Amino acid sequence: MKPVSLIQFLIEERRAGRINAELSLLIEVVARACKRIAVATNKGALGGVLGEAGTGNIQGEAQKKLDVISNEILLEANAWGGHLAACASEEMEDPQPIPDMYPKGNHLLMFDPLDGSSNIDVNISVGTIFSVLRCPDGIGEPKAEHFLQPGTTQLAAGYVVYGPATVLVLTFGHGTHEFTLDREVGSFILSRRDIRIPEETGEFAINMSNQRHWEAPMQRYIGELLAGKEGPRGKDFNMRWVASMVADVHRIVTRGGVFYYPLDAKIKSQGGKLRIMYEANPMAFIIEQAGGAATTGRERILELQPTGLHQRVPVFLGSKKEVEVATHYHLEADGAQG
Ligand code: FDP
Repeated sequence: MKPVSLIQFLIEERRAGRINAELSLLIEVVARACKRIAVATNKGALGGVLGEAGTGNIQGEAQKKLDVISNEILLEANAWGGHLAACASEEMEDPQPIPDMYPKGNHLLMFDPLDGSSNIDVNISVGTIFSVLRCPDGIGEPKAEHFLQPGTTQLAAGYVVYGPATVLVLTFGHGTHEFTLDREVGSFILSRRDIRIPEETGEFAINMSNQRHWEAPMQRYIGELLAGKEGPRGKDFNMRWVASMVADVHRIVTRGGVFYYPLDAKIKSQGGKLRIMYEANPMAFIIEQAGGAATTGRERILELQPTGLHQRVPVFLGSKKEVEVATHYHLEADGAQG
């Protein structure tokens, strides 16, 4: 079969009436920016891009040089195209307006420019995550409040994983599709159309070092997975934890599995670890469109009403039946308490 490039795919989606020209351009621009981020990450130490930037982001986390560079690449690429009303990023407290000299569009773009930054310096996969919303009508200068729309309203979401291969996974709400970067040609080529995540799995991803801080239903659930064949689940489970959400999610999108970042006593006051607007929502959209499930352990992530641009939530996502078991344990425990 003839390879289908991302551009061809976007033209087909436009012809099918699933996206408009502005959204198509937006995705092209984001994909082009991610190719530049891939080049920067691939250079490693030779590009002088490893290590700390000496600054902190809005969440008080130390910024790596590549965090800052990736953020600038995405902002710059998206400023002038006329497809955006504003951008928001993990690295900036407030949304970034489009400079007055450029035309404005109707879309809002949010991104985590380089997710999994603790892995940059040790040459383990990192990634970019993005989410696209429509700018509410009549809003010329979008503020944070205009971004605070539930995940169900996302027009598009995607991530790029910078691993042995650079891979883009994308959804417009009509299935989840994967594109692999052909480095020689410089194009993303469709490598899997309509991905389906198996409903059942024997593989889970979680940071086990937080175990003692988890809530009781999480302790029970993971305890049962660890008990394996001899335990109540009657089968052995395997564990993986890359500590780059993009890489862990990409494994699930490829062969199934579940990813958990639950609430724990250490992070309870901040509501969770992962950010709803540019981590949980886009990943939940991608996972659901591939037949998986995504909850906070209690509610469907995509139905949450966000209250802050950098709000954090617990994240349970992946193979549907397994996410349902973990969610059921939490709801059951809440019911027993209430
Ligand atoms: P990081 O802080 O390195 O950017 O976005 C948060 C995140 O990485 C996820 O990519 C990753 O899944 C998780 O945090 C790793 O958390 P731990 O440090 O608890 O392992």
